[in-house]
Amino acid sequence: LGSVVDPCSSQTYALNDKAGLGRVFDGIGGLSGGGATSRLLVNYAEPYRSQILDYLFKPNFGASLHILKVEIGGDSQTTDGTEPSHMHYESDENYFRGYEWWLMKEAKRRNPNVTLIGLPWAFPGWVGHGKNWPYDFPDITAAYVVNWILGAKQYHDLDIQYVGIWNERNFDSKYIKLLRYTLDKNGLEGVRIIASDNLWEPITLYLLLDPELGRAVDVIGAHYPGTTTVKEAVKTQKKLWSSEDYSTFNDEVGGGCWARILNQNYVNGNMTATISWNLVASYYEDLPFGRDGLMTAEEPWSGNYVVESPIWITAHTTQFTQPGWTYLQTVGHLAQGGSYVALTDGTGNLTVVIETMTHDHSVCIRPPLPPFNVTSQNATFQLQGSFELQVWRSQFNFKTKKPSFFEKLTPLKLVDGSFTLNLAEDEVYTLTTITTGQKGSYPDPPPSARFPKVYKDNFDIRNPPFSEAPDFADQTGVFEYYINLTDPGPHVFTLRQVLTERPVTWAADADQTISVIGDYQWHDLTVTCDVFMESVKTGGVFIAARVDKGGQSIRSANGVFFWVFADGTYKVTNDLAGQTVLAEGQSGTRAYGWHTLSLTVKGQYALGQLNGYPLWKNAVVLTPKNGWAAIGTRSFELAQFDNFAVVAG
Ligand code: 147
Repeated sequence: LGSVVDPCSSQTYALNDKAGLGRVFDGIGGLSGGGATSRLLVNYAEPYRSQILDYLFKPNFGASLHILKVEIGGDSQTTDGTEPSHMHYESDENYFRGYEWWLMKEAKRRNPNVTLIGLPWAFPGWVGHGKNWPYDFPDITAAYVVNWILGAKQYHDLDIQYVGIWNERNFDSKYIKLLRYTLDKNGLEGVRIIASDNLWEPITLYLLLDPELGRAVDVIGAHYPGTTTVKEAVKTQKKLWSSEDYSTFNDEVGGGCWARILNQNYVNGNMTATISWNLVASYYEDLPFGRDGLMTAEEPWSGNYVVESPIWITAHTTQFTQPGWTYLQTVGHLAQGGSYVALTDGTGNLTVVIETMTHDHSVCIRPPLPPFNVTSQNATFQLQGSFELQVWRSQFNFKTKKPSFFEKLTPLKLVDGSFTLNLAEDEVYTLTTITTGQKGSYPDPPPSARFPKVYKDNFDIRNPPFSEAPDFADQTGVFEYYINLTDPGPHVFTLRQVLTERPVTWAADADQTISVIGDYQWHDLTVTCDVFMESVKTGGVFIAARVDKGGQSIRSANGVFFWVFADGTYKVTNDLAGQTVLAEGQSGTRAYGWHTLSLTVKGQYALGQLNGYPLWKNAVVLTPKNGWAAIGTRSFELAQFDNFAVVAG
């Protein structure tokens, strides 16, 4: 394997179970949600959608993930959009909203052993009884979360194995104990609790001081731990997981980040599971954290997707281990930098994963990475017995920019139990007795394309496969297909904003609701939509163009917003908050009647029509220069939309 190595940089590493074994491995996973990160995936046509799912979940094919963690939708903005709750209102229960149920079923169909985890980021407003806080009525919150787990089983035959508390927000000991009690009371003794999906502390301290809490919690889940843990966490004797990690742009440095942390989260931090935020980058790239997924699938309109390097880096571990395998104690750092882990199934199988990622080629989004050196080296691994080991290699080749990922090399026959690898920088090796590994592939998907310039949706679908209309990305509020049983004709099938109160939020949701769609580069365009307000006097709805922000920044979104109100007036504003008014006047618009709005933006001017007649013109729009199209409401109020159309220049 012939590059030149300084003979001094040669070192021998033992691989054995003489001192006993290490911790039990719990798997590698991906996180859908937190929030709306799989939004565009569901709208891919076949066969591309199934191909993407195969790259993620199919055993012996691609990432072959062991774990799928999903957001328990809370109707609220949770990074790249909102995800619908199974209980919008106190008396409401519906286990067919959104796409997480579908995703879990698709994962399980491919890998019946996939571990499923649910975690709330936010809660519907009624859970907090009007306060932005979920712990004042812990029995309500626990029942709400347990309902989601019961619904998963009852309606989808999904067994949720782990549930969390409140993503990266406060935990409450009383609530955690009550959650344990409520799970048990509902026959869910097998569902284990992860806490607290934040930092190692203060949850670790609470677990050590409160034995009852200690009995309720099974896993300490830390986020972005930078591969390390704290002494006290080890002292709890709990499983330690990196329950959210990665969140790095999925180019090759992202792949390098993932390679380094997958090994070193165990070597340095005793963590036995690592979960990537996010599973698949299936949200508009101009939303926050664009392309921070294991692969990219952000163009359902073209069918294009990209299998990025993190998929193959994942495969180095996932295809040759399973949850329930055990780490050997002989894991560690390599003399010239890099690391190795070894795992066994306890019945004679062995998998060794080695990475030599250099600092600059393995930086993650967070935390900061202290300097370290990695240079080429010979590494001799010594094990007892005679094995044939399969060899899989990835070379990032940053210099030549010709990487090679997950390549099967000639198997190694061990005679005296030792083998030497000539390791270059930025490589990943797997040596394994498992012979089922495969680099899966499909023919190239269609080429990348922009969102279509002419786009229409009349929402006329009786049994939609999903509750949300294709490619609308809700940023505050929830927009669902709706059937008006009493409508005389043209508006039986509509899209309806269904939230009537502000949720218990995770991020700063706007005070208005808004769903964006289209191409962020759109500048000159006409947006048309029929609108129907359901709040007498106080109602308000808008259509918009050039919407320049989404995600956690949605409150400060600018654009061109054309509003009509149920009090008979209209407004044109430069912002979602409605502070910068470009035009206003009388419109005669009322609740409980349909109106057709049309907004045209061209260069620095905008004009609006109502029911086909000009209402205002020559509004001056200096910024933003481009952005998405959107629909929305003035407040958390019911309103409907129909015959949405865009014609972009
Ligand atoms: C995490 C969230 O849990 C995810 O939903 C997603 O927003 C992800 C994006 O990177 O980030 O939240 C964090 C936000 C900030 C930090 C850590 C996690 N931070 O600054 O350390």
